[in-house]
Amino acid sequence: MRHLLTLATLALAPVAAFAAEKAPAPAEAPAAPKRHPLRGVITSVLADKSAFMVKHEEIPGVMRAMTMMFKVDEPTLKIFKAGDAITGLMSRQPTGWVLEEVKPAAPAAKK
Ligand SMILES: [Cu+2]
Repeated sequence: MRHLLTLATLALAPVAAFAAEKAPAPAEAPAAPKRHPLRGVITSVLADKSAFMVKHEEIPGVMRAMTMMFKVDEPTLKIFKAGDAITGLMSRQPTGWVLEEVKPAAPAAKK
């Protein structure tokens, strides 16, 4: 997620500095971000950020396969550990990428 955040910051920072008082509403609707099914493996648990680093498979039309950070809720954070294969629903929230309905998954077959 850092890559995306960096791009957004670079693109918006100069404008935001001058337009802070009259900033238009964000284009994306904050109410109901679209959720996409995801499958991947937790590579590390970032307890201080309430997040997982997840190496996820390609999400067709949305994202290529990569390793990135997802915010998760507290119960989820405590259940899973690095190395766990998971499925979940990812969405882009104002705070960043979020993973919900995280469940254990069988590891992808390596053949
Ligand atoms: Cu990604």
